[in-house]
Formats: sequence, C-alpha cells, structure tokens
Amino acid sequence: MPFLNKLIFPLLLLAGSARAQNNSFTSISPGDTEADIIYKAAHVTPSPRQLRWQQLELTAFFHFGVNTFTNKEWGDGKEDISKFNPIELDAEQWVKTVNSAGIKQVIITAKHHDGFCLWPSRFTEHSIKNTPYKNGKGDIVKEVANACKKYGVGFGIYLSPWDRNSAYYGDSVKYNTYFENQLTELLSNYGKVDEVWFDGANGEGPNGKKQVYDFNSWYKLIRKLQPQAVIAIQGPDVRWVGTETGKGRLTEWSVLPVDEQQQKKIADASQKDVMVNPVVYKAGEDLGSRDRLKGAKGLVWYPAETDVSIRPGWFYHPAEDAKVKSGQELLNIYFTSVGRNSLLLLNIPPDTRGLISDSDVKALNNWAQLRESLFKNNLLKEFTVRCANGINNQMLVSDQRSFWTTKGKDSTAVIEFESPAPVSFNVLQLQEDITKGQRIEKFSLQYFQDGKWVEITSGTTVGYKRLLSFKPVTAGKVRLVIESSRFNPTLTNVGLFKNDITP
Ligand code: FUL
Repeated sequence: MPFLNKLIFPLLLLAGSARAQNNSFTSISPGDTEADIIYKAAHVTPSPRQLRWQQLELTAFFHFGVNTFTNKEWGDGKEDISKFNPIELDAEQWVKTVNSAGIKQVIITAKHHDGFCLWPSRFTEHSIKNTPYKNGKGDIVKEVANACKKYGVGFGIYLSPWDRNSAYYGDSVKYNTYFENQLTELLSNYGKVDEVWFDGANGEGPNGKKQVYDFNSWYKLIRKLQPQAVIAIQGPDVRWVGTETGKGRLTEWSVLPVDEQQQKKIADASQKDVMVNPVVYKAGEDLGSRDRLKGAKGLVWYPAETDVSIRPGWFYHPAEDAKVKSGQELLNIYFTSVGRNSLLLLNIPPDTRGLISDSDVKALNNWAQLRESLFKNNLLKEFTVRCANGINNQMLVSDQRSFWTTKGKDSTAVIEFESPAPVSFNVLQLQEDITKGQRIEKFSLQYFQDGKWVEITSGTTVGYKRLLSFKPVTAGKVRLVIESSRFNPTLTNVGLFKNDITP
C-alpha cells in the first residue's frame, strides 16, 4: 500500500478536479462484494477530455527529426545536426493529407530520444535553431500547430522524457527542471494543445546514468496550462494497447483496476530496445474482465490506444518506400484497432524533403476510399426493429443522436431486425453509449434460416466501437443477442454492411 500510495494517488489527485464533474474514477471499499464492484464498474465513464479523444477514432503521428536525415530509428544524441535541412517542408501538406484520410488530430515528435528539438528551445543548443533549416530561424512545431489551426485539426506533442543528448540526464533534479522548461515552452507558445504523448522508454543518458522522472509535476503543469489535453501512455488519460502490430485485444475494457495507471508498471511494459518482437494477443487476454476487477482498490476509465506505423519504421527510411502498408492493410488495422474499442494512432513519417511521400499519400487515400465505400450504407436502415424490453428500438438504425437501452434492470436483450427483402452483408458494427459506461460482456449475431436461428458471429466487449467481419450472409431476418452485460446495456448504433473486399 505505501508503494501504491506513492505512485497512484498523486495521479488520482491530479484527476481530482475532473473527477468532481464526472465519474472517471471510483474507489472500492474493502467490504464491497463482487456484485458491488461490477455495479461500480458499469458506472465509470470517460472524462470530457477522454470522451472527445475517443470520438476522434483516428489520430496521426508525425515522426520527424534528425533521424530522418541520419536514416536511424533511435539516435544517440551525438548526431551532426547540420544535416537537418528539409528544404521543401510543407506542414500544411502533412495536415491536409492525413485530414483528408479522416484523421482528426496529429502529434509531432517535438523531441525524440536523441534530444533534438524541432522548435528553437531556449534551454538547449541541440535544436533547429542551430541547423541550416531557414538559416536557424525555423520552428517546425509552430508550422504544424498553424497548419492544424488552419484545417481544424487537433494538435498534440510528443516530448520524449528519455534524452540521449542532454548533459543533465541522470541528474534527476537538473534534468526534471530542464524537461519542465521545455514542456512549458511547448504548452505556452503554440496555442491549444490537445494531447501530450509521453513515451515509456527510459534508457541511459550521455553519462550512462538513468533518470528518475518527475511525472507528477509535469502532469500538474499540463493540467494548468492546457487543461483540455489528454496525457497519453506515461499518463493518466490514455493507455498504450501494449503492441505495435496494429492488432488490439479481442476483449478490450476501458474500465480497469487503478493500478494499471502505475508509472512503474507502464515503464516496465514499454519498449527497451530499438528492435522488439511484436506482442501478439491471444483470445481471452484482457485487463478488465470480472476476474481482473476482483481485488482492485479502485476502478478507472483508461481507454486503449493502438499506435502503428504506415511503414516498418517510425522514421522515414528510403529503403522502406516499397514497404508502405496498402489501403487494404490499413483497413484491416482499422478493424483490429478502432473495431476493437481502441483509438488508432497511425504514424506517417515525412521524408527528407519535409513532405509525406507519394506512396504514403496514395495508401492513405485508398484507405479512406475503402472505409467510405464500406460504411456508407447501413443496410439495417431499411429494417424494422423489435425488442420486447428495449427502449428507443427504431433509433438503433437511424441517424438520431440518442441511445437504446433496456427497461427495468434487464441486462440481456434480443433485438430483432426484419426487412421485406433479404440483403447480403459481411460486417457488423456496434457502438455502446460510453457516456453511460462500458457494459456489454457477451453478444452474438444470428440469422433466421430454415425455421431456426443460426449464429453468424459473436464477441465479448463492444465499447466505443466494435467491428466484426465474416463470410457474406444473405438474410431478411437477423437478431442481435446481448447475452451478458454489467448493467442495462446501451447502444447508439447497430450496422450491417457489405463490402466486396472483406478484411
Ligand atoms: C517507442 C519509441 O521508442 C519509438 O521510437 C516510437 O517513438 C514509438 C511511438 O514509441 O517507444
């Protein structure tokens, strides 16, 4: 408990003001029964900043820096920064390109592990101010922030705590002050910041020493200067899904035991080496099911983010031009990230010119077209909806911004959909109303054939969005069976879609 006190409770205090207005945290008392815990879990909801973030669905990373010019993934901080000169740099091209593919927020690597700053920081010489770029007068953080403002796109910063250049690194007090100064510059000089992304990697500095980070002070500073910003990964608002494959868990809860927010736990699980074997999740692996919640000291809304690069590396490497993920591969990733109750953070690294290269632009456009054609027509719109214990049944297949739920205390339901003519479909989309919490634990989709109901597909969690694809089925009568839920289930939408190219 003292250990927990030290690491968790400062975090909770920071979330305090937000918690007064919402229910993103609940404590568990020693006397709470299993049923009490599940009731509490069903009523934990996102904070306003988390809700906005989850509704974005898609965000982008721009990994760009001195590594782009040295062709490295992790720089060691000794790079010759006179090589940094992206003479055609056009941040508007970056932002427009990703935004036209449906991405609503971007994050720029203001400083990666090598310590090089893309803005003219007053606190180091290892920055853009000492490069040939715009004769030392450039500021790429500002260029990206301005482009975001112009196109109405959210703006976020990645500031690596691990800094392989700073002489202060490893001298905890000095480095923490240095970091806080840099963070203050970024949070004060570029307008609204919507996300701050702290990486979990924590290696050695130039003197071989390891740094003890003062995350709690940094969180306080962010809450003070940019209260709307979510703090991701080494932070209290957004959790790393735990793999960079683009494939999240089949069962993904946003309500977790509070110790999943422990700074040490996050750091221990993060990347230790530049090359890692990808974590591949098996069915049944999850962080928030009933068994996992037993013994929790508190429950917290802590949604997952799936980060993956459009290329094998995070930074641009010419040798990877032919290895850009195709629109179809990105669609598969959309299903295994957004479609598994996680936000997708897709990295698109600009090249040495300072532009997103043609191959990446093509793949992004193609991905957007595939999503657009797949999701444009919800076939259930023509169906009538029946559910004996349901409230707002017909709303499920309309564009209305409301939610469906069950009467009384019913935690199960059978929702039937019927149309005069059979239709063919191969994708199911479900969305819970997460402003009420995450509740559905088990569901199945069935169709009526030869006098009986036949299962098409089934799943566990839904959350913000669940997508399932299957072999095409043709039917005029289908039903969604909610087999188990933590409290009255809610849904904002049920969709059936047909695509000729199935993931
Ligand atoms: C990792 C870093 O080490 C990678 O270089 C990259 O920035 C990725 C998003 O996070 O932990």
